[in-house]
Amino acid sequence: MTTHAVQFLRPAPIPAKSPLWSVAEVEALFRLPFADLLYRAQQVHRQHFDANAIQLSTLLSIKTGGCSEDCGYCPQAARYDTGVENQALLELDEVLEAARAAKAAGASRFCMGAAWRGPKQRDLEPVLDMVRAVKALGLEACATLGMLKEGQAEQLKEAGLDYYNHNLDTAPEFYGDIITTRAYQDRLDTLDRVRSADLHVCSGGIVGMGESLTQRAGLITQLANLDPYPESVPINLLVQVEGTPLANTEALDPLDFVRTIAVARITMPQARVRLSAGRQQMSDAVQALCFLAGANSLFYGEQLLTTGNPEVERDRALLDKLGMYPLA
Ligand code: SAM
Ligand code: DTB
Ligand code: SF4
Repeated sequence: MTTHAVQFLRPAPIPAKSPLWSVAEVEALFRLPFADLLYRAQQVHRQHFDANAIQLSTLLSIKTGGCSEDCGYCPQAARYDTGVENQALLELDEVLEAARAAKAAGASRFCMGAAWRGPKQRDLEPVLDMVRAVKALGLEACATLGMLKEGQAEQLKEAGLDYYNHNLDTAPEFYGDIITTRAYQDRLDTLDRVRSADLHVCSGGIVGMGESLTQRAGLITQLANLDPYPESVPINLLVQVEGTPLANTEALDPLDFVRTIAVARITMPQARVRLSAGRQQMSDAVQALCFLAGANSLFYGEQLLTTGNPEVERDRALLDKLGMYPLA
């Protein structure tokens, strides 16, 4: 797999005020004939990006399981019996070892995830050391720690964090069916804090949770109307985990997943749209369609947080087959 240093590593500043999207407009995009939708997405994609370059992020769960929240998709919620073993916050050297391995395998960004409702101050301090250490390796650093309180985003920024991931997860109208322990507005407030601290925003959602097409459009509308929209937009396909309330949800048609990527690309032209969770069972052909639809980022490495992801060799072979190369 060849690595090319290309000019798109840093996100271009996103225009502060872009026109708002209505749910009806976004839904109309979802309903376009498939070929027309992909053609529009390709046009937008090629205006802003090298269409053959892909950004690779590697995830590490730095604190696993035992979470107080009730997110219906999540294997780490204490209240569901999913077989996930709880693991206290990792030591700095364990995180560094994983980050070094991620860099050696070709990732450009290292994302640390914690199963917290949000970090307490005593939790945040060791994470700040992790951020400093990851940055010292020359990697971009991302963290996803839950809701942030006043001042915490600034501390992360000060430590050198590049991105904070906090997903809206779904449309406001469907949200209450999935999570009751925190409100949609709490999520928006955390994203405001991240933005105000001058961190790059990584925010996306999950599809395949039984939402309607209008609700899928509602999620993308919310993300696209953030002002400015996120620099990084992970689109996750629900990983169904036995023991969670969403296990056994009717599977989403893969082409509807591809449509979601295309609509994210059209409505957020300069964002890195990440083909995120749910790739393990996805064929190469569906993933190739996602790239055609404008996905230009992947979670890379054999593990997401607690569930599997394609083997590194499979991903390298796929990218090679498609003539795609990772950002340095
Ligand atoms: N606890 C923090 C929080 O909820 O913000 C950070 C970690 S949490 C696991 C990060 C994101 O992972 C969630 O917002 C959700 O979008 C995604 N996620 C969790 N479980 C998933 C699953 N089974 N399938 C797809 N995405 C999932
Ligand atoms: C995101 O949008 N997806 C990632 C990351 N951000 C933190 C997490 C996916 C988790 C999938 C289930 C698991 O492995 O536990
Ligand atoms: Fe906890 Fe995050 Fe999982 Fe929700 S998604 S249960 S907050 S770890």
